[in-house]
Amino acid sequence: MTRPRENHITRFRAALEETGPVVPMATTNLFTQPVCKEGALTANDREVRRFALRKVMRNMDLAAGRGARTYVLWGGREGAEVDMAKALVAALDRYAEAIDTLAQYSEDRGYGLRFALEPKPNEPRGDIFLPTIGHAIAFIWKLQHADLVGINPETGHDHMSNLDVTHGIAEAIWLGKLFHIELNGQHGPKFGQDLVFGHGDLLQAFSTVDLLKNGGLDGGPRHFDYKPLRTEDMDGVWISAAANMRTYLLLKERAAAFRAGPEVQEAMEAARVTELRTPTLGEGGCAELLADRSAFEDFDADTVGIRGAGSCGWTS
Ligand SMILES: [Mn+2]
Repeated sequence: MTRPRENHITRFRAALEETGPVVPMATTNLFTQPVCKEGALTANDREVRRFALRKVMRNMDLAAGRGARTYVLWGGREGAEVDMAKALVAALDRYAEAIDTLAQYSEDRGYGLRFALEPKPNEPRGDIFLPTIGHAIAFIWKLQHADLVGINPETGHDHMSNLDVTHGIAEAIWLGKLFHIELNGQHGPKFGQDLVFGHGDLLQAFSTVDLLKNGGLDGGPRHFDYKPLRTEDMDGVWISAAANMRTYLLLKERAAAFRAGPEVQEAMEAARVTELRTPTLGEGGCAELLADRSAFEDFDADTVGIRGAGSCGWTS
């Protein structure tokens, strides 16, 4: 068991030294080994949970040695097909215990890692715990090491839940919890496709890039969690890998041009996009709002209700 692992590590180190990339993140496979089929950090079987924790710790030693700053945890096997076969509340206790143990381990060893939980609704489990960005963020607040734990949204995982991933990313940014990001493509609610970024919902890909570029996360690595189509040969593998980066950079250029365009700025004004940055209450607070007859008594809601929001021209 040890020798193949060390061979892989040796080859990996040599490749890094030869070609120059750094290791910004690491993760642990807690989903392929049959022993994890009923869960890893939340397995009913305590032996399996203890094995899973040790497996992650061993990989954290390796990650820290390569200078990784972020540790991603995708709990693909943490979940259930039969809810009654799982003590659901206890499972969350064990999940929290595991994440706090790993965070404490990082602190004790001086690794300085931050942890990013990656939500996914299903597959391989029938239903996975912490299935959406919202579930994961809410979970984090109860942790003892909440400050060290954030999320790792993946485009396709939110699309599997028929959600707007850009909204999820925005909430993570708002809460200071966007620790990592994985971009890819997905055609709506079905098995996880891991397509090239932009394939599936191009307009959403644009809004994601626009948010990342203009919404408070300028800088930092962008990751693509995609798989080449199974029909491809090695040439196709490399071409499709490059397509992720090319699509991102094209959308980034488009987003910059979009924001700078005078017509777009006019349309933003017309749609009152910038007005949303003005707080709803004035300096007089709630008392002033209550005293303001124009806010309610004299407000002509019927007339204002006829007014268009001016957002339909954006997509043409
Ligand atoms: Mn992923």
